[in-house]
Amino acid sequence: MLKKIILTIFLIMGSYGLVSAETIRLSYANFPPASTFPSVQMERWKEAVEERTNGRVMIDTYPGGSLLGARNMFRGVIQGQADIGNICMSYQPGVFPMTTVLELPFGFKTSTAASLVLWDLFEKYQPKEFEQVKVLTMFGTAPSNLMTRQPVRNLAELQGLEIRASGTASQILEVLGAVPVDMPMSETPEALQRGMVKGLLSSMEVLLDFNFAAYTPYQTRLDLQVYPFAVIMNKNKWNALPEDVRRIMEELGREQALWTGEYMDAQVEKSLEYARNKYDARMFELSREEYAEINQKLEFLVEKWKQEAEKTGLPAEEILADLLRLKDQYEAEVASQ
Ligand code: DTR
Repeated sequence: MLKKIILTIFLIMGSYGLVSAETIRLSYANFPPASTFPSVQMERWKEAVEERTNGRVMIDTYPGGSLLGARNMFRGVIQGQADIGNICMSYQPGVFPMTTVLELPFGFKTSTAASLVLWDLFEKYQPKEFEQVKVLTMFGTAPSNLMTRQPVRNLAELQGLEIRASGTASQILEVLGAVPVDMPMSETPEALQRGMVKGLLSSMEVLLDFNFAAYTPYQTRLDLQVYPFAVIMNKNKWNALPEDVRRIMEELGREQALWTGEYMDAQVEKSLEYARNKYDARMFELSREEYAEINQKLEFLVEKWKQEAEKTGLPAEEILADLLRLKDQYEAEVASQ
């Protein structure tokens, strides 16, 4: 109780700039709006760090692209425009050859499993793609599904439809006969409102968090790839942190991945219910033959990823084997809860 009171006083003093010179203030930039899961997890991380450091570290959060946007986040954190930032690796094809393995259509069911797999792979392989920054946590979305203005009940109805996606998801759409329109999530509300795209391929919590259910009341179950995210910190800022603060942040790495995965899975459920109740949303399933056809059409992506990963010196086979093993393990754990 006393600890809570002291912390509250610290937090109040902190927000008025009254805390002693020893207080460390860090800026944390995020590209999507405050209501969306990347920004919700940011607030949770901020609270955890402020609490566990007894207010010695204060985090100023900037959601909605108010400090850095999706396209300049990685560079911006490396250059120190923000101390911390949240990136989606799919938005910069080719830059993250290892962690974009999550974008392969392996049929993840949950964000919880995807997040833990991503974190474990990152910890084990410490890929070069992140050597310019300190990685604080990682997470993956729930699997991607189609959300459209008009019903897509079969693959024939997808042909020629402009659908927004990013990264490997765009290649997937192309193979399935849609017309992919590549852009970060933060630019999608306008594209949908203006009718520039007829739908999107993403995890479905966006039906609620962006109120996309108002534009895309039809969903088609595909359970395709997962979008990988990382929370990164400027290296000089990281190196300048006191040892005990660094330890607190490092201990939060896996915990935050798990928290975010669980939050997102619950949010997808809530979002589907919202879309059904408020917009009479309908979810379609394809025929068994069409699911088999999709799987077969997308097989080449694994080979393609493997070749590109090997070119950069990554042990691709080993990474894939670890991914599949961990996915089964974590999905089983989630299912048994
Ligand atoms: N599906 C990815 C990432 C993503 C999913 N939900 C959100 C919400 C806010 C920002 C990004 C995302 C995408 O489609 O970009």
